[in-house]
Amino acid sequence: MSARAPSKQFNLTSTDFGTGFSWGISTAAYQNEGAHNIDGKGPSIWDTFTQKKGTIYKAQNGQTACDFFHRYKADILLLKEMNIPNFRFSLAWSRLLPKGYGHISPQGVDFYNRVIDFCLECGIRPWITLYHWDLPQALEDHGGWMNRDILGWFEDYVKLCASLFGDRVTHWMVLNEPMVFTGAGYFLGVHAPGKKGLKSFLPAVHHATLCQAIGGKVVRGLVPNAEVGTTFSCSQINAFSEKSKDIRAAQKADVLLNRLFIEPALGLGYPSEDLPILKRLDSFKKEGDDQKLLFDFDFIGIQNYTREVVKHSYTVPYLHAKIVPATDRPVKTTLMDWEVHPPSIYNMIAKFNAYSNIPKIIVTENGAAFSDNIRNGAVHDPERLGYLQQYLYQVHKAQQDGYKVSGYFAWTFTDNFEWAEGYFPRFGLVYTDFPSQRRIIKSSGKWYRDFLGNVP
Ligand code: PNW
Repeated sequence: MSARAPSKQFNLTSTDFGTGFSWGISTAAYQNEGAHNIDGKGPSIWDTFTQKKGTIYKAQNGQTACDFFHRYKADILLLKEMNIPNFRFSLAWSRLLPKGYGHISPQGVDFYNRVIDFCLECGIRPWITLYHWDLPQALEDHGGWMNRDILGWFEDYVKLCASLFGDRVTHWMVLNEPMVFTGAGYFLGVHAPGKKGLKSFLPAVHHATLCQAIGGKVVRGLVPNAEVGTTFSCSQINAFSEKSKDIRAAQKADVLLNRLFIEPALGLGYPSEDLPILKRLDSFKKEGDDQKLLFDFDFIGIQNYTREVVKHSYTVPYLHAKIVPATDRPVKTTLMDWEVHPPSIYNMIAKFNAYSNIPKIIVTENGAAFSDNIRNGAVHDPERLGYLQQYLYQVHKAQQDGYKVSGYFAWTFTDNFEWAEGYFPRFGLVYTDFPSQRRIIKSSGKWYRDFLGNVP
């Protein structure tokens, strides 16, 4: 596949998006921090899952990852050097509460205090994700997301975080991509904790959707002037053909991949009319749950990478739909085998904008994995640069067309641990040489730095 040159038409600067636009970069604790058992941190489901045979590419794990735990100062200085005004990272629940509840680790609290304070000292605004997939293993031992007790565990955890850090952190996201952690972790079994089937998936979905709202309410109650959001993975869905069976299959995939978690928060209930199997969620509902699912988020974080083409399938139970792999289609793909399709981000902004009661949309992740080579100490990544420019062009177009999009965070800062794919797909704007932990700003990162200029 030939490297696509940075698009010639791209002549936007960050100021073209207006002064109130939030620019940033996103990371997650398990993918970056390392120090998996240092200073009293308890194990998370990812510590356990990565030890199981056959779960992760080359049996890799996040025990060291980018060692952000020890290198946070140099890394935050690098963010400053790259003109990045907003830094999104997640808190590792089991670093603060090693068993998920009860005993609070003072070293864990101290670590995040130091990270937050150093961001602020560098003029960088911290944006916190409360849950980016690393559930304390001790809670998984009690059923994890399948156990309704998680409502209380999560509420207490969020109360702790909001009261510890809410004096300095205004921007909060409750969950990262609930569809991915319930779908991959509790239905397909390809992510931690490796559970499979509807019997695991459905309770996990209902409890995660409740926690999404519970967390929002806690943060709003404890943090004055908080901007409370949550994030959703989303992909443009196209039917493989005009046949009604394929169109119907695409509609069901859309329910699962784009609508399942946002609609109950907005008061629309679970979208079970278009995917009847979701009616089974009712068996996990208790009295008053419809009310408990509601929360009026200040912003919705959308995370878009690709689009999916979907066709009818007789063999896939319930869904009767399957994804046509991008590698079977004549399209450009990334190392994740995801199609590069810039209009997808425009269409997802438009789709979420169409719901009423969404005050603003922030792209909290967007990026691409391509193979990077260091030559003479420099990393030249024209494909990633072209990808970012083409997607940003679409974000700008959406804004021009009147959609309420008011922020963009690239995924990700340094190359990191990409879950089941290990360290193979590199998404960073900064290259990580893992053996030495040396960082090298890639040409995409230099471009982003210059594009951002000195955005306040
Ligand atoms: C996100 N999809 O996951 C996560 O929030 C990040 O932690 C992750 O590193 C990043 O995207 C890149 O993978 C996704 O199938 C997982 O479209 C799956 C999809 C999208 C995002």
